[in-house]
Amino acid sequence: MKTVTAKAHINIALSKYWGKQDVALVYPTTTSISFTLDKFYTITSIMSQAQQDEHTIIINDEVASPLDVAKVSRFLDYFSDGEKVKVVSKNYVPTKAGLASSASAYAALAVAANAYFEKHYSPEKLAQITRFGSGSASRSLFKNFVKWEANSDRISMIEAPIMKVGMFVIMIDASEKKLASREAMEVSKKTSWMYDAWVSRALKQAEQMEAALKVGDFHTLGSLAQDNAMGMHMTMMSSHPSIIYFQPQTIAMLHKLLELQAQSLDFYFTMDAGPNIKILVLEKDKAQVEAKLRQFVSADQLIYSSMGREAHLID
Ligand code: 2P0
Repeated sequence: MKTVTAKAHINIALSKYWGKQDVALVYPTTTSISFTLDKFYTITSIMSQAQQDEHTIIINDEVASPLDVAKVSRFLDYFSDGEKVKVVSKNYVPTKAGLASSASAYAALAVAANAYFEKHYSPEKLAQITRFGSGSASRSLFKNFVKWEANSDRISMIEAPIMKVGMFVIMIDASEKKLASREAMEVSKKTSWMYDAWVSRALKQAEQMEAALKVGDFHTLGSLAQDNAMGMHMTMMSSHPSIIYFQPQTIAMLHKLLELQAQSLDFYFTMDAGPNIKILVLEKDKAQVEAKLRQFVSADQLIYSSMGREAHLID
């Protein structure tokens, strides 16, 4: 039996993708910049099967819902010439992490499908296909810092000296979000009075972030990332209806983080389409930042991850 297995990590954006310039083409309004997290990943195998009526999809040890089967099957159509395969996928995130796994899931599926169906696509070409599964997944195909350029399908690694960063995730709520990113970003784009202002600011910020990466300027990178994420959340809050992913504990933690930042700036924060907070640090400052965070975050709410690899095949 032919089997191919791939592993891919989730990625966290410092410049966010929040809205599509072209929905059908999945071209983003902003340039997003991200890196993968070593601790959180998906492992996906594709294997041959006798049954040729439809693909068999197993996610986290259970047969996938008809909706997920349809989504994954549509994605496999980019690779398969008609062969129906068995896909077994498992997300490895600390229990109830509440972190989106669609990025690592589609990146792992793309790398596995590329090998199984012997397409030999380059990572750049594969990323272009991956974005149709989930836009953010395309960024998990590369290591180091990755850029997806606005209004395009150009996704690639940023050429810059390596800045060794890591991320603390402060877990505030692990339950599934009520509104998926795909819908929420469209509501923001269509109804927020400040959406265009955020996009033009974000476009400049992505350029400034890339420049900061090239000279190893952590503080510029981090403060831009924090501003970018808060701006994204403001476009959500100013939407109709208002989209609010913050929870009371999120606000309480943000106050504490701002107090710490007023004393010294050795971390910056970012947030995605959920209530959890992510703290960007230089790897060398991990212990000192952890000590500060532990003043108000319990040990089981705090998870640290180093930068991860690009999506890749495993034995
Ligand atoms: C990001 N997010 O840049 C932003 C920040 C969420 C908040 O990319 O519609 O699930 O499948 O392309 O990839 C989430 O978007 O959306 C996302 P689709 P996806 O990481």
